[in-house]
Amino acid sequence: MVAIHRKPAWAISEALATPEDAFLNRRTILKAWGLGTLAATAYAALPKSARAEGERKPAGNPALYPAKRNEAYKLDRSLTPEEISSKYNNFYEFGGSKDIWTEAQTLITNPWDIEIDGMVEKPFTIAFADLEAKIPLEERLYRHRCVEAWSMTVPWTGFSLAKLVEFAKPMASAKYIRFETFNDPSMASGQNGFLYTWPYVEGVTMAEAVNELAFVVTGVYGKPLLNQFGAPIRLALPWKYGFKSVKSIRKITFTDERPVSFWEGLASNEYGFWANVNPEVAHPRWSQAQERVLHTGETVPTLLFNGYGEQVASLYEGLESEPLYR
Ligand SMILES: Nc1nc2c(c(=O)[nH]1)N[C@H]1C(S)=C(S)[C@@H](COP(=O)(O)O)O[C@H]1N2
Ligand SMILES: [Mo]
Repeated sequence: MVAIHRKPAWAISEALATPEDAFLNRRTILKAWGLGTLAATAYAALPKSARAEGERKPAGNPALYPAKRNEAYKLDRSLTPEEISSKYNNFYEFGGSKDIWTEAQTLITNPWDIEIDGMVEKPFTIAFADLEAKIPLEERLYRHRCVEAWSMTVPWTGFSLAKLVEFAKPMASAKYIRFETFNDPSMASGQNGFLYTWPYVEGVTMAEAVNELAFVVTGVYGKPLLNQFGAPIRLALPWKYGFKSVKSIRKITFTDERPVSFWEGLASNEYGFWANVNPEVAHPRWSQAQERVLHTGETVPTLLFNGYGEQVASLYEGLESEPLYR
């Protein structure tokens, strides 16, 4: 967490990069850190075969990458180099620092089944490999804005969430989709403590899910996802703060109840359900007016809906009384 955060060369303002969990007091963090250190040694204790297998056989099929780029998604800035975005991650299952990419190598993504249940015609489980082969892949260049006020620009590969919804055959009564990740402390060092409520959960409305921008991600930089990016399958919801883009999805539930997401459950005064990017609505502890571009160190103005208002603003008409922007 805060204690082991090393300042990267391109960081110009640490004050901007407040970790999402800084609301937890220092004593609690130190206690958890004690447990976290124990957890870190759990990987070393794993049988060598289990570790090697996770590293040797990623779930994604390299033959499907790179996929054809969808030119409809244009950028106003340069791409973040993989060397930078793959070594500066938020993935609390592996700890609260930005350099969890080493810890994340213990994530075993093969085999990986995805359960689809709740308000669907017929609940089912599908192997990630089958899903990846079933829906044609495309590449989209998206901006990503973390609630901590840093941003990056990433070439994701995957398919629209709308296609997955179609495939899942939800009932008309479904109003939300709830996404859930794994809960396995033997494979994820950060899941050993008592600070967090695992698994990580996120949710969107059905209208958001079928918006053209909502993207299911299986690859990045023209290759299957590396573990630290949330292998084998995650979301990219570029008009929302980064924490909505849940990683390593195991279960997709169609429901008529609004899901309570991971950060909302921990601190509902700071993080809500909607979490749409808005430079004018400050986080209780910092401004959201600007963002630090990870690979240039520049500070640039943050845009409403992260610049994607044309695609998504209509989703929120009539909902103005809702806390849409945190
Ligand atoms: N399962 C899970 N998904 C997650 C997170 C996490 O801790 N666990 N962090 C979120 C946050 S805060 C951000 S900013 C993005 C980071 O994605 P990246 O590491 O690919 O940049 O993942 C999101 N998805
Ligand atoms: Mo984030």
